[in-house]
Order: sequence, then structure tokens, then C-alpha cells
Amino acid sequence: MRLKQLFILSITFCCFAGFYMNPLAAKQKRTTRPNIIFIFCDNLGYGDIEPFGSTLHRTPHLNRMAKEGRKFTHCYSASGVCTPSRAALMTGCYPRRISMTMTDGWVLRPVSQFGLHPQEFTVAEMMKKAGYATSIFGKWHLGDQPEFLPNAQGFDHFMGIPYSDDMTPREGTNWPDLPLMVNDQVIEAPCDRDMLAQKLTEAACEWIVDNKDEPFFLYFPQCMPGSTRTPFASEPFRGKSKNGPWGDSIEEIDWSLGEMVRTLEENGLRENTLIVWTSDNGAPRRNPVQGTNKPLAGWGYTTSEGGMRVPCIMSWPGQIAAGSVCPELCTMMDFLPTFAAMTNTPLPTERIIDGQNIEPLLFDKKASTPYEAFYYYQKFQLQAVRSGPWKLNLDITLAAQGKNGKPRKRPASLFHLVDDPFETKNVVADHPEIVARLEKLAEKARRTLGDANREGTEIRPHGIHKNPKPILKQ
Ligand SMILES: [Ca+2]
Repeated sequence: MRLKQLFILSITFCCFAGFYMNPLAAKQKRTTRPNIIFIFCDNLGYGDIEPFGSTLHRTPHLNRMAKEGRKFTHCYSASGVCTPSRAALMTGCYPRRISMTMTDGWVLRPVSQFGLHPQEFTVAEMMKKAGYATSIFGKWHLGDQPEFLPNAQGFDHFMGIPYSDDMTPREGTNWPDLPLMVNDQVIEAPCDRDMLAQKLTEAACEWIVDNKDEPFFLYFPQCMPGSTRTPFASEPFRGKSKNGPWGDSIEEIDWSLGEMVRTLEENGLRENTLIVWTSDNGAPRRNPVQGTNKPLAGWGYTTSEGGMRVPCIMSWPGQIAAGSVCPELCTMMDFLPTFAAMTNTPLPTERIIDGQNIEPLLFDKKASTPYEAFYYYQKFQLQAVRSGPWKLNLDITLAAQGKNGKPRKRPASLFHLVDDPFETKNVVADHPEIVARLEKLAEKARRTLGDANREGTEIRPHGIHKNPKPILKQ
């Protein structure tokens, strides 16, 4: 009898101890096989959606996602422009490390001889190794020759456009009609850009249903709001927002998220799916103004905060705390190592991966950033460094911009990004010791990753394809 009482007592104690010592024990156990949907918008600004302060665009599905998930308010793209930012997401590396910072200019052009090196290890290849079905629906932009396209970089299935939506035939080029592709076949050229979001969303939802019995990784790089002056949207959204074509396209992107969530729910997959929603770089400067990066300063295509800090929301019911905010620094390079950790998949050891495992930032409210420093590169040039709340814009000469542009000297400036998010107070003269510390961190990056007119010691090449051919409809 006493023994039985003791037994019950100890069981009770263990339960309580377990409950109090490990809050996660009360939740459902986290699987190492979650489905992952990664939605990546093009040029959508920090302040362009309601959860990040927009009062112009209606984004009900993102509002719900933020309410049920976690907002990351200091999440950085590794570049202010498309190709390098996507290269960083795919490889977990600074674009400079894999020589994807400057290939044809700012970004890859159609019929380019350059592309993401086929020997780079992509997040899709990692997910394949973990036993996942993989797909991409949307804009690729890491090379348009066969060995650079998604099917050669770890994706079982590809539907979308090989580069930006504004890269259509123009004088003096051999650029083909913008192709809509399914794997290596062109199914439509020129592609009807108004219908892109609709068609890709519908196909992605079908793919989810077809692959519901195995773990899947679905990468959805939305083509919009994209790079044209008049972003595209289908008829139900065209002319409906309060912000012209820019707003219409964002409201359609929000609808697209809603369709994917609905498909997950209808198939009993929502509890087992992590959704990440973010953008590849900030909204570019336009006249009249289209997108906004408020409350951050600066525009897309630059190393300003508005150019590289992006809205990011993650949601996984029962696992990620609902309605929470993570103000810790994380980057687009972190998803490869994080998904690897989440699925217990070993990463290659023979190469440097710059990203960090940010699993703690997803699941533990008290976790802090693993970064000592984050580096802002523009093409080859290191332009700024962040450590803790401090951003140091380096004392440099900026390359010439535009037709009649001249190189421009830019003196150093220092901002406290938490106390002064809009960067109104340059305190470079007040904190020589912080400047010196950040300068030292910058030098560390210059040595290994390089800088303008300086070769890094630890960089890898991009791919080259001699005699590139345009992608044509057969
Ligand atoms: Ca972009």
C-alpha cells in the first residue's frame, strides 16, 4: 500500500515537474517532418502589408497569419536586389561568397551565361536529402540555362518564370518572349502576367493535395509586385485597391496565401505545416510613390534598412507562439541551416555556410540572435555593418549610378536602429569605441568575402555556360 502511494506520488511529482520545467511538454510534440511553405515576394516593402503597418493595402490573410504566428521585425535579406537575395536564400550564404553579387550587372538578365553554380548546395537539395517532395511556383532568377534552372538545383517540380517579369524582348537583345515554364517546357510565351498569381496559386494548391501523404517543401517566389512600373493582377483584383496596380498586386498575393492555407486546412495539413512569408528586398523608389518601407529609411536596390530589412511572418499552429513578435536579427541565409536542424539533416561540412540555425528564435520567446555581425553588400562593395542595435554605414566611395552618375564619397554614419528606427540621429562622433568595434568586424568580412577592388580569401565561383540560348516555346 505504501509502495503504491509512493508510486502515485512520484508519478504526480514527475508530471508537475515535467510540466513546469519544460513548457513545451504541455504542447504537442514537435515533428521533425513538418511540411514547409516558403512564400517570397518580389520588391514588396517593409510597410506594404497590414501586420507591418500598411493602412493602404488590405491583407486579411496576412493579418490572420500574424495573429496566429510570429512577426520577425529585424529580418534581413542578404541583398537589396533580386538575384543575390535569392542566391542567399537558396544557399545560406552571403551572395558575395558564391559570386552572385554582380554577374550581368545588378541582376541576371535573360540568356545570361551566368547562374548559381550547379555544385552549390541549395535548400531544395537539402530538403530532398531529408526525404521531402520539393517544388517551386514562381520567379526563379538564378540563371536561365538548363544546369541553372530549378530542376537542376533540387526541385522535383517547377512552374513559373525563369527571371523577372519585366524582362521582355527589347531592342539590341536576343531576349525571348517571357516564358511561363513547367519544368523544362515553355507552356506559354509571352506569358500572361495578369494571370500569373492565379495560375501559380492554383497549381501550387493542386501540388499540395497531390503530395499530402509525404512531407513537402513548397517554395513560392511570388512574381509581384515585381519590377515593372505597373504590377500585374487578375481581373478580380485589378483597380480594386487604394494604391493602384502596386496595391492590387499585393492584395492578390494576400489572396494567394489564403488559398494555400485553405488547401492545408481542407486536407488536415495545417497543424503539420510551417509557413514562412517574406520579401526579397524593399520597395524601390518610384515617382509617384508606389510601395513603402516605412517606418524604415531608404529604398529597395540599396543597402539602406528599407532596402534590405523585410517583413517576415512565420506560422506553425501549436508550435510557434501565436501573436508574438521577434525583434532579434535574423537573415534570409538562416533558412537552410534552420530547416536542416528542424529535420535532423546534416549539412555539408566542406564548405562555409554563413547562415545560422535560428530555430530558437521561432520557438523560444527568450532566445537572442546568433549574429555578432551582419554585412550589407552592394554588388562587390561592403557598405555597412550591423552589430547589436548599431548600424555603421562605412566611409566609402559609392560607385557611379545612372547614365551621367559620378562616384560619390560617403562619410561614415552610425545609427541605433532600435531607439532610432528611422535613422534621424547620426551619432558617429559620439561613439568612437563602437565605430572602432564595427570597423574591426567589417575588416573581418573584407578579408574573407572581399570588397570593391579586393578579392576575398574564401569565395566560391558562380556557374558559367558558354553559348547561352534563349528559352523558347517548342
Ligand atoms: Ca526583388
